This record gives sequence, C-alpha cells and structure tokens, in this order.
Amino acid sequence: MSEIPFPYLQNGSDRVALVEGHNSYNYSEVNSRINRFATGLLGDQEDLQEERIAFFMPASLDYVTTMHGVWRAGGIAVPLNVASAVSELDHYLTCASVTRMIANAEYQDLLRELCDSLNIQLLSVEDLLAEEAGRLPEIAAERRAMMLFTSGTTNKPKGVVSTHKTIRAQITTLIDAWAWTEEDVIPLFLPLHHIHGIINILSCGLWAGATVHLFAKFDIPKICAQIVAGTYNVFMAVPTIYVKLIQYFDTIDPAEIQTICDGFKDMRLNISGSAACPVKLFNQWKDLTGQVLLERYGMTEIGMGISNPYDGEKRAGAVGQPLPGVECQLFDEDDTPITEEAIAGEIRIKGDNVFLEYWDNEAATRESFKDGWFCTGDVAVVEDGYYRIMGRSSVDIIKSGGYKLSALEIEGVLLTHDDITEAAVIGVEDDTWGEAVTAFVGIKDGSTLEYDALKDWCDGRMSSYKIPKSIIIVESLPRNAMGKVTKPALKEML
Ligand code: MLC
Ligand code: AMP
Repeated sequence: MSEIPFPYLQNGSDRVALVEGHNSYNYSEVNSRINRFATGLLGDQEDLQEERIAFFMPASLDYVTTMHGVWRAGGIAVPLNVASAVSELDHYLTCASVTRMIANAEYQDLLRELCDSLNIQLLSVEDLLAEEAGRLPEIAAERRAMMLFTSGTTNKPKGVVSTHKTIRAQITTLIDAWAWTEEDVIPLFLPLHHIHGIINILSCGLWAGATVHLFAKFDIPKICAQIVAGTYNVFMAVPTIYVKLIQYFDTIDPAEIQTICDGFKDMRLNISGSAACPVKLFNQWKDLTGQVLLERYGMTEIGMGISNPYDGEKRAGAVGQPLPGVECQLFDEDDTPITEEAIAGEIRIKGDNVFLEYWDNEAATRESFKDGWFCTGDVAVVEDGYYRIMGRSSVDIIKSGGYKLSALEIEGVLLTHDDITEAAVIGVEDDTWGEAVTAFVGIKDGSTLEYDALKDWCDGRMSSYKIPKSIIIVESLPRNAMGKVTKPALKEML
C-alpha cells in the first residue's frame, strides 16, 4: 500500500507494535491507521511536496500515526517539544514555515492563539483520518523527511533536516550493531523531539518489528513495575535517568530494590548516551544490576556515530569505535587528521547518517562542514582503540540531563529582564544533571534579585529545563580586552 522507500514499520503482522497504557496496537492496525491519516493529510493533493507539518504530542499512537503519515504523504515531519514555551514555539514554527499543526484536544487551547497569529491550521489526528486509505505518493530516498531543532553556538535553535536516506542509515546501523530483533520489548519515556527517543528507540523498534511501550513521561514507579514483571529486555536512557533510578532506590525498601535490579539484570542490553556517563555511575549500575552499560556517542546532525561493542568489552568512560558505515576522523586545530593514539582532536564525521542541511540557513550549513566532513565540535582521543570524549570546543553549549542547551539563548532571555544589565551562563558539573545551568548576572544599582522570583519570571519564557539552577550576582562580568566575557574565569570564580 505505502510507497515509502523503506520498511520503517513491519507491515501486516499481528505482533504488538505499540503499548500505550492499557491499550496495545499490532503492526497491521498501526499501518492501516497511518495510511488513513496520510490519505486525510493529502486531501486532493497527490504529494505534500515537503510541506512542513508540525506536531505537538507526547509518545502515543497519535504521535506514531502523525510522524509516519507525514512521511508517507511526502511531507517533512517537525515534532515539537511539548514542554516548550510559547516564544520558543513561535521560533520553530516561523523558522520552518509550518502550515499545519497536529495536536490533541488537550494541547489545542495552548496553541490556538499562536497558530492563528501565524496562519497555521490547527488539527487533531481524528480530524484527518480518512474512512479508507487512498493512493499514496512514491517518495525518493533523497527527499527531506524530518526537521529537529537543536541548540548550538548561535542564539536560536536551528532546524536539522534529515532525508529518508539519512534516517534509514541511522536506523539500520543500530539494528545491526545492537542486534535488534522482533523479540525485543523496550520502554520509551524520553521526549520525542530528539533522536535518542525518535531514532534509537522508536524507529529502531518499529523497523525491527519489536514492541515499544510508550510513556508520556519518565514515570519511575510505573516503569519499575514493568521491569519487575520482566516486560523489557532492552533499556536505553540518558545518564541522568540512571542517576534518578539510583536516587529512587534510596526511597524504597531493600526487597523492592532487589526485584527491580533483578529485572534489569535479566535484560540483554542497557545503553547510556546523549551525555557523558561518569565512571562512578557505570560502576554503581554494574554493582547494583550486574549490567555493564553500553555507552555510545551521537548527535542530532549525525544520529549515532561511535559505540561500544555489543559483543566485546564495554569500557567505562569510553564510547567505543565508529559504527559501521560511519566514517570518523579526529582533526587538530590546523585541520590536519590525527593518526596517532592519545592525541586529542575534534571529531568529524562522514556517511549516509549525516544530515542534509540546517533549514533555511545556508551559512550555518556551510560553516559546519570542512572538506565534506561534518564538524561536531566535540573533542575526543583514541586510547587502545577506544574513543573517549574529552569535552566540547564551545563553552556556550551545555548538556543538562541529556538536553543540549545554548548558553547564548538563555542569556538572551535573561537580558530582557528589567533589572538585569549583563548575563553569562555556563554549565557547572553536577551529579544529577551532568551539567547544571548556572547564570552570572549583573543587576541595576539599587535593585535586588531573588532566585525564586527569577525562576518564576523565566517560567513561560523558556522551557523549564533551561531555567538556571542557580544564579550568582556579580558586580561585573570578567571580560577580555575585546570586551568578551571570559567564561573559564567564571568557572574559576566558583
Ligand atoms: C527536567 N528538569 C531538568 C531537566 N529535566 N532540569 C535540567 N535539565 C533537565 N534535563 C527539571 C524540570 O524543569 C523541573 O524543574 C524538574 O526537573 C522536574 O521535571 P520533570 O520533567 O518531572 O523531570 P524528569 O521527568 O525527572 O526529567 C528528567 C529527564 C529529562 C532526564 C527524564 O530531562 C529527559 O527526558 N532528558 C532526556 C533528553 C533527551 O532525550 N536528550 C537526547 C537528545 S539527542 P522544577 O524546578 O520545575 O521542579 C542527543 C543525541 C544522542 O543528545 O547522542 O542521543
Ligand atoms: P544533541 O545536539 O542534543 O544531539 O547532542 C549531541 C551532543 O551530546 C554531542 O555533540 C555530545 O556533546 C553529547 N554527547 C552525546 N553522547 C555523548 C556521550 N556518550 N558522551 C559525551 N557526550 C555525548
């Protein structure tokens, strides 16, 4: 029926594809619902011709229907963060020139005014489900398929555009590397506007014909109950989630901890990624559950690039070797490839897994590639055949709980506060979040600024996870001769 270039989803099977609360849906049901939705989206058009269709919904059957429906109808899927502030949404929708927004009834009130002001049609999945599936367009693998917003060293997030070919490369590499099969059952509680949830869990699961349990959020007691029941054999999360599970164990009785740890022990695979997994956490998890975490390295622009081996030594503090099909090379500051071990350099990547472009931003796309290599901005070293991530070349990028945040974007919002005269944001090492957003601000003479009041003020102006965890008032920010804030000096002040 579908003319999509790849089997993103097993067809026609009565195996369970998705579990959402008490409901489960088999592959046949999900497929036919996607085709009816794609038909409704098309209306009397033959092909959406890369129309940008945004959607605002947590992990659910509706989410899967929308993502795949947009793909099958020839559109570009733009999944949005359901925790976004309205000003952030305004940027995403405007940047992508979105024309239709799909959201469930519970979110429509929140979105109506913004959609009206941007002339975007606001619809639900139900509104678009055709009675019967019709003819769907044939789609070339090189066509644009998805746009994800990522923060960077510029103020506003950029739209990372992947083609069907990119997505296929990102999925199939992991299907082989991590030995996915249709017997796998995996929980999905990560946000679905980032590749960790979208590609590594949801798309790999559906491509393999496995079962994906959908959770609208990281609900520890609910997920642990399933782990105790032995429901899952694969678990993928950011380091903060493993930290939070260990913190949760401090609040329950030892017998219960043991049953949860036994559930993890029986799994075939536990993966950590999206941020550095501290060796201490790696060891704690091994002591508690017997699981040796497989750490891997990835990025929105490239999917997964480097991974510890599925069969073989999974090394603490290292991310392993380049995945099959991914070309990876370290470069020094003069753009010379580094050929020896133990010399640090920037990770650059080539391969079908690499994104096409930053949407409507030719300059940023051009600047992020050198001689055909995508420059990640991450610095690594190879030791005994294993890559180890040393840090990032930019101090303006912060990784908090697996989210990549732009210090400049947060500073930009803080500077709109009436009492703030100057602001500099950095990430400070933190046991729970990896890095905690910390703001240094100068304030107007005679004014005061309490943390709680500033947090309330930030609420609604930025996603809650971007709000600084602490604020330090300074007389003046340290600056170099050019007047630029010297962020390393701020770290030293702490
Ligand atoms: C939540 N909070 C955070 C936060 N997440 N603060 C800082 N950083 C974060 N990441 C804050 C909220 O603002 C709130 O603050 C409080 O914590 C409770 O919110 P919550 O939503 O109930 O928290 P919780 O469910 O525990 O969320 C933690 C989390 C979440 C780890 C589950 O952050 C998360 O899902 N992170 C994963 C993001 C991800 O998927 N990244 C992958 C990007 S792709 P208050 O003060 O209001 O109480 C990528 C490529 C690759 O990186 O390699 O994979
Ligand atoms: P994002 O842009 O949200 O996709 O985040 C990608 C960034 O996350 C990378 O550029 C790295 O800085 C970081 N990252 C991902 N995986 C790891 C890891 N295992 N160790 C350290 N950093 C990581």
